[in-house]
Amino acid sequence: MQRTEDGQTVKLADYRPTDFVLHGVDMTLMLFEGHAEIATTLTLERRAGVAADAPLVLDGDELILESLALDGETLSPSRYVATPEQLTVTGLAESGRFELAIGTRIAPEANSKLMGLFRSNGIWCSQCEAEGFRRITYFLDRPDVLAPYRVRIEADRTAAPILLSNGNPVEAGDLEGGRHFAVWDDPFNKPSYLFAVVAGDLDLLTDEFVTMSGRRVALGIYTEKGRAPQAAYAMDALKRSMAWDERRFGREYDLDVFNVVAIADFNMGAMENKGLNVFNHKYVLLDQDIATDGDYAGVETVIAHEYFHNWTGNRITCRDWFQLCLKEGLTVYRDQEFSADERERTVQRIGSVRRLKAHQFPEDQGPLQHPVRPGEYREINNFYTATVYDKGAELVRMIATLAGEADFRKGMDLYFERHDGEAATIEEFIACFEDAAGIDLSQFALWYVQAGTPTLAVSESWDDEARTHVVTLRQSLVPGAAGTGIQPMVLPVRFGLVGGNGEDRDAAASVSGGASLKDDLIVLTGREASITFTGLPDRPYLSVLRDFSAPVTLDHEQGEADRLALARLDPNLFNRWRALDDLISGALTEASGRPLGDTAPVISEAVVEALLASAGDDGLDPAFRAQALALPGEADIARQIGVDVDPDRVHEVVDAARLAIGTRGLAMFERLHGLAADAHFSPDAASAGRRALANAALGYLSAARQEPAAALAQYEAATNMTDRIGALAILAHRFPGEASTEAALDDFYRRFEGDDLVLDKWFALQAAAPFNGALETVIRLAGHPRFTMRNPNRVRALVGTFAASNQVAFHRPDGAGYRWVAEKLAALDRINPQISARIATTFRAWRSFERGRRSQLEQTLRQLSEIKGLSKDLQDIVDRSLK
Ligand code: B3K
Ligand code: ZN
Repeated sequence: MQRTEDGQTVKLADYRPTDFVLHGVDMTLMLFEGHAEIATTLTLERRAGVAADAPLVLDGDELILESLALDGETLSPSRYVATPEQLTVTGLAESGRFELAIGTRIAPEANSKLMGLFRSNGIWCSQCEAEGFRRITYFLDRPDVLAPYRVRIEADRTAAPILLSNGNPVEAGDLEGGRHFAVWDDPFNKPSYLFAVVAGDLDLLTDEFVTMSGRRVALGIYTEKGRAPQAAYAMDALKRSMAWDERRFGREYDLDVFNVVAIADFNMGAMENKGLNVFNHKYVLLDQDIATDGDYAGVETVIAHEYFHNWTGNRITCRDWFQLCLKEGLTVYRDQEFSADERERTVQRIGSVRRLKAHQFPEDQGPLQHPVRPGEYREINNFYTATVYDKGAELVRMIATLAGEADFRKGMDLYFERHDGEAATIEEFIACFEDAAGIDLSQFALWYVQAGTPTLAVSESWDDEARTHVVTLRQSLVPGAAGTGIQPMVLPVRFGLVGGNGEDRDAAASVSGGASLKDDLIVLTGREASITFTGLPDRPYLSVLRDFSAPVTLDHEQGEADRLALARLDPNLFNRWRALDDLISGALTEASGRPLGDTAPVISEAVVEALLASAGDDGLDPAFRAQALALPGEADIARQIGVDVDPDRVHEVVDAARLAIGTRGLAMFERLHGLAADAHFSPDAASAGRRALANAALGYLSAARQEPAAALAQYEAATNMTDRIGALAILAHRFPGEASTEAALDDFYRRFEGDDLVLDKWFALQAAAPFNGALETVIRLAGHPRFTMRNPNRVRALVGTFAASNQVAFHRPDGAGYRWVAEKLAALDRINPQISARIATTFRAWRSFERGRRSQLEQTLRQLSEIKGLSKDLQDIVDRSLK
């Protein structure tokens, strides 16, 4: 696989192994104020069969070569060419091992991209995935080059009493001049993207885990000074993750230590470096005063996700970056299963499906569309997407559904056994399930290469005379931006025929067309199939695609009466929620088609009653009831409308629905809100569910009463962040500009100005306020002394939230919201291209808006695309969005 010049494409079809094999890496990192010197010795060997004159070509990125020696002898400049991007060495032996010693000099303090080695609040920290290692030294920087690493770190003892790297600690000691060193040894072969080093003055929370074979693992979570106690929940989640992976997948941890470091400046959520996970401190530090229940759930998930990577990603890694879903989709599936087991399965599933629809569906249906396994890329960092992660997880889930639980586990066991220590491909992963479960997944594999969301159309017909119910399923896929195929795929469709008593009916069935049927699972393989159910006493309610068993757009011709019945009766709780959600989405989508200002009701009384019945049902889990009350997002409604969207109308419709529901259910919402407070705070799922329900109730009753008193009272009395920010959001979003709202915002700022993580919430909350003047607010906040472009969390909180979550002010008809974001992105791009590119993806839906906004959006994108010197990251997103 050859990297082509800037702006060009890397293709999966061009994959070939390296010319040289790497046997080992020995590194010394000497850290000083202002710079670092890196001495790396690579043990290499020409691969058998490679031409004797083929040069060794190593990757670099903004590097300066300081020295180069071959087997201990300084290399003459005639033997190599070094540029910041590449080091080419010629005249190397035809066979046998040799040692190449490379000296580079870098400036971590000047590294604002946060890739490679950088400094965050004085802490030296690395981030190498995908291609950051080449910013530290010249290297064969690709995931199929695996080797053991020995790493020595030297630094000033006061500036960096803690020195960490991958693997096990083997040696430490003092050096002259107040300096010291530590040596780490990682015996497991790993690719360079899993390399990590951290050095600084950090606090430590320790614990221990005894593995299933009785080995003791020392656990450490390192934080900024004074914050170690806030890592307690993360530590608990880590131990639960380790135990779960043993129980559920038979996977045991493999080193003597497992360390996590939490830092403030990080491009992503966290990183699974071998034995040394590095985290954005947002996903480690919590207590009830500073973190919401959502934050607790997020920490649990991300801790689990990174830990699970130790087997799915680290022990078995990816052959090339096209296979990214091999580790990411699979690991998301594993963390979803962990959360389902630790919390409540249906509620977790609803959350995952909401997320998929909010992030992956728009990607799959717009100009940035790509298959779960892309065939080409210009900038790999732009492919850490919802498609690779979340749709990737859905594909693993479908394999589990098709194989069945026991055979799925056998397939996973075979995968671990067959590929441990290797860099694998999707084909190899799939083959494990074919071999272990004896199933043919060749058609299923299309899911990995065909982009787009298939539509599953379902129709039914009841024959009263014959007492038969015929269900017809059709699948279709339209060609999209990725230009991939549209062949029929394998769709596992779980279903039930629900009787009036709320129980699933048994019925004899016969299949015609391209499908098979077993128990409650239809597997649709052709474009169309019909199932005839016989021997039914009366017409059943068809509950289809239970638990969202395939990532499709469901187009089910089903009347309101059937949906209302299922919302009440379906024994499958997920589908009970979906029946409601479909009713509400359908109503809001339809109402959004009417002109702005139209005052006809947006939602029928029957639907309101159904929603209130679910929310008020004390027999159901409060977290589920809170989900039932959460209206579809405005962006999701816009996506379903698809063309000529007027975001102001969508907002007006959602607001009207909230008012109608709140007014009709006022008495119940007062009751639910009153049930709020637990005497003692606990972050567990059941307590969090009660808080979610109470806060949802507060939202509706504030909408109905049209006054902020209840929210103000909750804000002032709050004893945890969930209730405090829940109330503040209602004040800032429903009562913007009012004196009491401003006072609460000021109070919040004063209370939490010492805590950057909470200040991010303060910025984000105001950036999301759905009124025109929020643009002036964000402009003002961008000039606030605590705003900085150098901290990714802060930029995401203000600029990212405004662009992604403020459907009103970002989409102001005058285009000023678009221009402000574009201006910020252009400035940010010079500092941190990964973040500018990520935020820029919010422009991708531009074609779906009404004419005025469409042309404003297009113009803004074109102006961005013409800026000289744009990063490869941002240029790629802008160009593909315009395509
Ligand atoms: N593997 C990292 C993501 C790296 C992103 C690089 N741009 C975190 C994760 O998915 O676990
Ligand atoms: Zn991951």
